[in-house]
Amino acid sequence: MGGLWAARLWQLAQKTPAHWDATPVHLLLRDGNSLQRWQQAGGLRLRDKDTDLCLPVPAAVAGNDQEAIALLLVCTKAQDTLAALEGVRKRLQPGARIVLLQNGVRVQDEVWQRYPDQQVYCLSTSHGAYMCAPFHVVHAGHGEAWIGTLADAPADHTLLSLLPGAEMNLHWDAAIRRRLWDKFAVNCAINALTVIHDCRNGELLANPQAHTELLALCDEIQSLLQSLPQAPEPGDVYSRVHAVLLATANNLSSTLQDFRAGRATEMPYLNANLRDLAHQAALACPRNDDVLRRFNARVQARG
Ligand code: KPL
Repeated sequence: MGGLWAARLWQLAQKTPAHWDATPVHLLLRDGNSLQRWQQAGGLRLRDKDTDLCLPVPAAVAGNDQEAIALLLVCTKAQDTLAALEGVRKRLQPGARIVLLQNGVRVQDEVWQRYPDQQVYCLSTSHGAYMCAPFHVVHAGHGEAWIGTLADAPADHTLLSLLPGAEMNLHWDAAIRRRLWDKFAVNCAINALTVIHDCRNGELLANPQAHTELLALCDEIQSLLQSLPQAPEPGDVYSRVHAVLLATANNLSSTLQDFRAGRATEMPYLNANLRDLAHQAALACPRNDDVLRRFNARVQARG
């Protein structure tokens, strides 16, 4: 996602250079190894349908660059967000805008509390993107994106004018918290089960055993969210999950991709966070506990 937003921001900056003179677009990378891979790749490439473009977006290791930051899009996994922000804290201008693209409903509040001098926004998206090679992004599925604040603030038109609204089909959402909770419910229902059954998203509907488990988990997630004081009314969780599974039937969930690549997964921010929220509210969540137990067993067996 980071590569896609960097590419789209860069393209926007080329069209409206006056806007961007003060704050040129930069890709901030994790470490020297990433920078080396970026150099070997010859920069950022973007493939969209039949076009394949090479975009000279400058890149630097986040901690090494010194330029002040007015607008920061944080595209890390949930578990890497706080460390990534800490690495650039000194560079953030007072009142700098931080846009968070993470899954779950936990890290957004953590950032909100730790960065009181900055303006924190949350962005949720249904665009599909993947890297077909290092720094070669494929904009595979054109979806939508929504941005807003946890305080349900009215639209920030300055921010919207700095983001690639048309290309990313971006809308202001004055109730982004609700959207984050809806996505959280969907990710809690799908992601761990795809690892347990080692399957593409659509197989959770096609495999009878997986589907029975999915139905029971959706039921439990829905009742938990109905009972948690901080969660908005969840609506029909299974219908949303069903629609997402049909739309992404051929995809590997992000958690299964992380699991297969031997990377840390977002489970602490998904089903494990759901369990913690349930326990804090003295609610039992046996289906979710069972999913977590089987998920952890798979991770242990992987080593
Ligand atoms: O967001 C997703 C993810 O993989 O993290 C879903 C909705 C499950 C689509 O794959």
